[in-house]
Amino acid sequence: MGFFERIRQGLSKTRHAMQSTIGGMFAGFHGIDDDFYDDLEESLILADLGVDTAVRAVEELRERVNMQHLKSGDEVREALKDILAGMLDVGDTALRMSTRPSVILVIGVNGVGKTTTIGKLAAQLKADGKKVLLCAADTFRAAAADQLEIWSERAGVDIIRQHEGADPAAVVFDAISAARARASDVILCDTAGRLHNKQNLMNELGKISRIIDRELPDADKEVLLVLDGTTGQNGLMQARQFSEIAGVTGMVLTKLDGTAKGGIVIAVADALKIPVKYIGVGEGIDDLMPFEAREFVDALL
Ligand SMILES: Nc1nc2c(ncn2[C@@H]2O[C@H](COP(=O)(O)OP(=O)(O)OP(=O)(O)O)[C@@H](O)[C@H]2O)c(=O)[nH]1
Ligand SMILES: [Mg+2]
Repeated sequence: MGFFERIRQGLSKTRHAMQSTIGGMFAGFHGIDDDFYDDLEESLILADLGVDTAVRAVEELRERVNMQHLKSGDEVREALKDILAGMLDVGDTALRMSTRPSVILVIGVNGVGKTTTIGKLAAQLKADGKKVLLCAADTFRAAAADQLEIWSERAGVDIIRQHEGADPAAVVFDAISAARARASDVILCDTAGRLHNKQNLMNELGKISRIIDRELPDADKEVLLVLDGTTGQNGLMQARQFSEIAGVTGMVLTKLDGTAKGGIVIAVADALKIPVKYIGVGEGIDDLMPFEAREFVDALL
């Protein structure tokens, strides 16, 4: 199944929600007037675009409609798609990992899907011929490394772990040594989502980053922020906080197979100017899709 079909299927709930609002507007299209723009803005906000992004999308649409003398519902819908796709186009969506090893640090609050995303990503990278090493730097919970280990078995890749309560930066240090010895292409690093407080989390992520920079100064590094798509505007707040703490280079939106409204993907990309690199559309090992803005917007509208 291609991206479009998978995404349509994965996003079916999200899509129905969007269709009943935005899709419905175009179905009952009576021409463009102020009411149309007001209703559209409201629909976009309801679809989780957030007020700022929704207002700007509608402003841009107004300009285009006037400049290009758009009249039919189809023309206006296409223009809207263009605008939304443009808002998603804020940087390279491919992972940078040309060095051996490269490092992908996966961060985000608890329960958003970090460990699951790492498992899925490990399987994909392995299928692409990469030698993958998982690093269990979530030592906060006893079960965290066990969960990652199950994913390492599923994906058929190696894992480096230590005991519960170990210093996460020390686990990262071990993983880097192991990656060098084994000539691994990429280290996927799991981290804790919940610590005692924000300061602890900040300190821990900072320490991990310093170890990586010190040991692998020239390596390609990605910091992937995982956000649960169903948390709506709350996810946007998390994204803001994490991007302040940790130099985020890309985002992964998970749980888009559930009740998530797709607009959150556009809201985070637009608000933070950080590209969405993957979306999660299920709990299975194949349920991670590289993100493609245009197809995503097509699937939603
Ligand atoms: N439906 C659905 N469920 C998902 C997706 N990604 C993750 N999950 C589920 O979300 C739950 C939490 O996932 P984890 O990977 O453990 O999340 P985490 O961020 O590592 O959580 P902590 O380690 O506790 O911080 C699990 O039940 C996953 O199966 C997704 O794309 N779709
Ligand atoms: Mg986890």
